[in-house]
Amino acid sequence: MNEEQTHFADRHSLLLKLEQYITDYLAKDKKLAILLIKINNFRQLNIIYGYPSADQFLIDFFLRLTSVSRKQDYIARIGNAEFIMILPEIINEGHVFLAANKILNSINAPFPFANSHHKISTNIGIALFPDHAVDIISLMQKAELALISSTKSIESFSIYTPKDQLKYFDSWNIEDELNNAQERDEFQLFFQPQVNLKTGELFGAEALIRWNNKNKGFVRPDIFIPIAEDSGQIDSITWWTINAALRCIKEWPVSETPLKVAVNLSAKVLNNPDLIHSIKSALNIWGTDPELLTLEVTESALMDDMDRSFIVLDELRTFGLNISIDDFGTGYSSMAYFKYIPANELKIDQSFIRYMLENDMDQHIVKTVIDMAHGFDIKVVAEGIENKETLLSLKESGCDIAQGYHIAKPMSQDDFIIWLNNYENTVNN
Ligand code: G
Ligand code: G
Ligand code: MN
Repeated sequence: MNEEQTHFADRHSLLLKLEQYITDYLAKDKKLAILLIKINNFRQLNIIYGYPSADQFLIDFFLRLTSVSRKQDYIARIGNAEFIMILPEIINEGHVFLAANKILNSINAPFPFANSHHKISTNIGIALFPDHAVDIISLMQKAELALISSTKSIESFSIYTPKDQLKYFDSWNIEDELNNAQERDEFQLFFQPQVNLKTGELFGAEALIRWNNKNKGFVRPDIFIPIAEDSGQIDSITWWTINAALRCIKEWPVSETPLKVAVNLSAKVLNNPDLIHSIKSALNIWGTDPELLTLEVTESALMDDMDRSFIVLDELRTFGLNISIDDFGTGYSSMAYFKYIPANELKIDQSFIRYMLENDMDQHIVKTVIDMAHGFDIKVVAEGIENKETLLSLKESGCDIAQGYHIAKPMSQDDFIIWLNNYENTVNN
């Protein structure tokens, strides 16, 4: 979209404006705030609704921002899906807090798209002049750090704190440590069993990486996987995981129907042009039937670059691998794309399973997802099953596979083999 069509101020005008303010405010000892507003999954809107609708959406979005701003506030579009607001004459942090809430409220209601409506998610990073920085470049950096901090938390906006900077630089440390992790043999796979709900027989296991660092001890994957994704180390971690999983299943006790292993794939890895080749050669090296390997891809990872991920997953499906949509229900699923998903399995997110017995709505969603998936010939896994009642209710609803603490927590390879050997089918009684 060009500026002429929409009259959005751009990055250049923004910087000029900010410079004027800063020069003026330095002398007068006044405060201002900059709000960096990022629209999440903008690309997905382009894909689903097309560019003209997405362009119209940007105008609507801009108008909503305008509707809650004061006349002295300044709004510019600085990236594809990023706006900046300058709020001059700010009194204190509380004042900015109110402004951010007002903005979030204004964009909370769904936006019109073609014949439907779509709810938009945004994150806002905020920095204050002169509290956090007195020059433009540092001020923008602080707003970026606050934005990162907000995307990693459950809050929709975040005001810069020095901790954001520390956290960010601390991640460099983790990055260095990650570089050595494979050499030092610090990674390990844990396995969490999956059981066939119809027959009670074992189905397979999800492989979950564990990192026991020599200085920090156990570091959770939720901490180091996002860092590895940013730094590019995720590729080599993924190759390690896939090979370790294929090596481990060779040691599992032989059963009538061989057990499958599911490996989590991050969105970043889907864009690696070597992915298909690397997976095929790993299967080749270990002499493993592709049908025994499942790749779990989150719904939101698929939506990042839908065209590309569908092509890649399609090829892997054709080669015989299983593709599973992880954390299903937490992204923006749309029926428009569901019929094209190259997957044969769907994992309903734990958040729907956890309270389904107490919450009719969750129960209803779970049942609907199961029926819909079956209509497309897709198997359904429920994860996060923590008690017998939930397990039975899922069985009743026609769910195919069960995973959760009620069956077993993730275990080391040695413990998993012992667990397999002692497994008793109790699903049916
Ligand atoms: O149970 P656990 O704490 O292992 O999992 C936390 C998160 O880390 C989950 O979302 C899981 O999908 C992810 N995760 C675990 N192992 C891997 C892995 O090998 N690769 C990737 N990309 N994610 C993983
Ligand atoms: O995002 P993904 O589905 O890959 O994450 C799997 C995560 O869920 C792992 O961290 C695993 O340890 C956790 N998990 C598996 N079963 C249960 C359960 O029954 N309860 C809870 N609270 N977490 C579970
Ligand atoms: Mn998973």
